[in-house]
Amino acid sequence: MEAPVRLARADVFMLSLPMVRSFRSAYGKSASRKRLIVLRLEDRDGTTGWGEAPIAERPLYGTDTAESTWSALTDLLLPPIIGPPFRGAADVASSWAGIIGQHYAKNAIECAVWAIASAKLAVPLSRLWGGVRDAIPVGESFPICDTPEALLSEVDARVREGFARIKLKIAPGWDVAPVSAVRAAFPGMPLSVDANCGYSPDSGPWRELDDFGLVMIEQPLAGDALIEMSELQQALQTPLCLDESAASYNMTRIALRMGAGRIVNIKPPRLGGILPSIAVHDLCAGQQVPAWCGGMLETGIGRGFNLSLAALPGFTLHSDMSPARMFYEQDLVDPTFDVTPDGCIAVPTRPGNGFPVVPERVTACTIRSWKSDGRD
Ligand code: OSB
Ligand code: MG
Repeated sequence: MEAPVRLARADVFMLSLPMVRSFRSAYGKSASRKRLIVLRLEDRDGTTGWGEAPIAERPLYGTDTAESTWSALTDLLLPPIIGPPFRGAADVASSWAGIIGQHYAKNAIECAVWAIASAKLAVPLSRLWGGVRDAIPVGESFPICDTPEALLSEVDARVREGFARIKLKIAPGWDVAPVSAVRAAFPGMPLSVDANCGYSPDSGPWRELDDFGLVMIEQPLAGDALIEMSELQQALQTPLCLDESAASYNMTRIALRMGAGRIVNIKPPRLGGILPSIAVHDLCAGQQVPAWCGGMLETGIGRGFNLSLAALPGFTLHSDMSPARMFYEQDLVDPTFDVTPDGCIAVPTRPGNGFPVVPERVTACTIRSWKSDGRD
């Protein structure tokens, strides 16, 4: 189901969003303010849609950065799509078929176009995409802490709020001790770890980790170390999960074909859009590979899309969907969302952006903005 769109205007905002805490992973410690890009598209009929690029300042997780994404949006991808008529989001995406990469930028635009289509059709995003769930089981991703005790008290607080799966960020020096402390304190709880490419094949505590009954070990080795990932997977009982390795639809196919992992973390910004994400979802569902929706500390703008996508039937494991209050002093949407005592977050039923964007909050933390030429 798609609605024709004809864009009259685009506004792009580079934001610096104050964080309530920094986020530490194998990539190091994040700054106290988060750089990210949001954009607003306006159709000729006045309908608007917002998209988000939860992009980092430095190319650690992927090659895209805030600056490269800014340039891709404002120089390359947005100018040609302001003015011409499109049959829908797929048609817009086909306009950049020859341009490789720029996944965060492409996803932000595709999402905003979907929000416009959803508003025009008065049908919520999850229904447009084939969603079957009205609530998403969610887990929390716990950054590296100073001590296992500090981690335990955080996990305890989150579990009391309802989060039903624990994911611990690990890195050399922060692995067996925190995992074993959390495992002992929450014996029945689904527990997984995310190494963010932090190990080499011979440096990881694989035997010890394999004995904790983890749901998965997410991305233990470098994203392109598919041969080593596949060898490691063969040596372990615990499924490996592809995150950084699932860099595109085709890379995900290759990685699965090679046995480099048995679970896939689906993230629209990393895959370059909702359509490639649905294609990866279908690929996984067709091979009985469990999938879940990952996150990159999105605000409520990006989370609205992730929650709508996670309603598809192949998202069978808990998604990373901590509410924005965990990271940001203020979300960009109001009302925002939260976890219910049964460990779920409701799928947005509102047509258009899942949660209403507050433009004043966007402008309040804008450090640079751009608008398309043309009608104003
Ligand atoms: O590896 O899943 C990851 C955040 C930024 C970049 C990569 C990752 C993450 C997270 C955060 O783990 C999870 C979330 O958004 O809730
Ligand atoms: Mg990850």
